[in-house]
Amino acid sequence: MVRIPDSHPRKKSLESRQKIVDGSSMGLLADSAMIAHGRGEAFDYLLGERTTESAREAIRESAARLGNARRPVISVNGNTTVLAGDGAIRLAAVLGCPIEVNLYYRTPSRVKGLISLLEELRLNVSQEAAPDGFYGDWKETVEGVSLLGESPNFKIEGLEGPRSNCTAEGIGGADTILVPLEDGDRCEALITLGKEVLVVDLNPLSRSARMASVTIVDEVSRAFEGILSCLLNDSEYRQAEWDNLKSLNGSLKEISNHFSV
Ligand code: PTJ
Repeated sequence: MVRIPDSHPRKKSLESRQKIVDGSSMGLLADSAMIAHGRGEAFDYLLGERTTESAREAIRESAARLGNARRPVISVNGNTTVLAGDGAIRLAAVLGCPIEVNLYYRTPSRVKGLISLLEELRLNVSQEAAPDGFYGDWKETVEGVSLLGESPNFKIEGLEGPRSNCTAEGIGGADTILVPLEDGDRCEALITLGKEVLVVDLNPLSRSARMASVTIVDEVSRAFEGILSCLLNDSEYRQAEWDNLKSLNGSLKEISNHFSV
């Protein structure tokens, strides 16, 4: 792997690209994962590779909804696990919720491989210092995060094919789902089932961005860090009436402001 100097202005973006390349050669990702990543990169470039003001608001709102949820779950696919699996573990630890591997292009070997990667990340995260604002036994809390998805026993109603497979302990029984890089049909099916769907998607025009209860238009690892920080250090914020289309329009304005000359 090529070492990218710290002074490189796009170091983080190039490192993420490498994670996708490595995940792909390990057989963890869908064949089209690089296309999806490239689309995300293009939007991130347009957004200025930063968490914008409207994304910050959506992060606060999502954190409040996750904090109030009765049964939250974090749904991860291949790209999310490879790019931000460690962030998902930290969030699940603080929320006391499971992580479920749920794939659009589901194969048993990819699910198994992604769960093994998450197990490895769970071990690493359990050995880190606790994040600022966390009180308790970090190691024990992280070790308690359950990783679901290998043995589906539930189907998402209204969806066809293997992507409807999930677990009753996770997505099936959840009231609130944090789901980055979601597909529009599944987002719609989950909303129809009455669930709160919190999407992370760099494309404010995508169908899932438009279908979700709250959409965070931000890069997934930045979004996870932001939610974690809100959960631990922003307890004053209360869940609000949320106008998601207004927030998405805010993201579009931020893109055009960033590039106006
Ligand atoms: O692992 P699987 O089998 O579940 O497949 C995962 C992919 C992502 C390949 C699959 O869900 C897919 O094809 O997704 P789409 O329809 O290409 O949508 C991906 C969306 O995520 C696009 O709108 C991208 O802009 C956005 N995106 C890509 N990378 C990131 C991102 N959003 C946030 N952070 C990213 N790093």
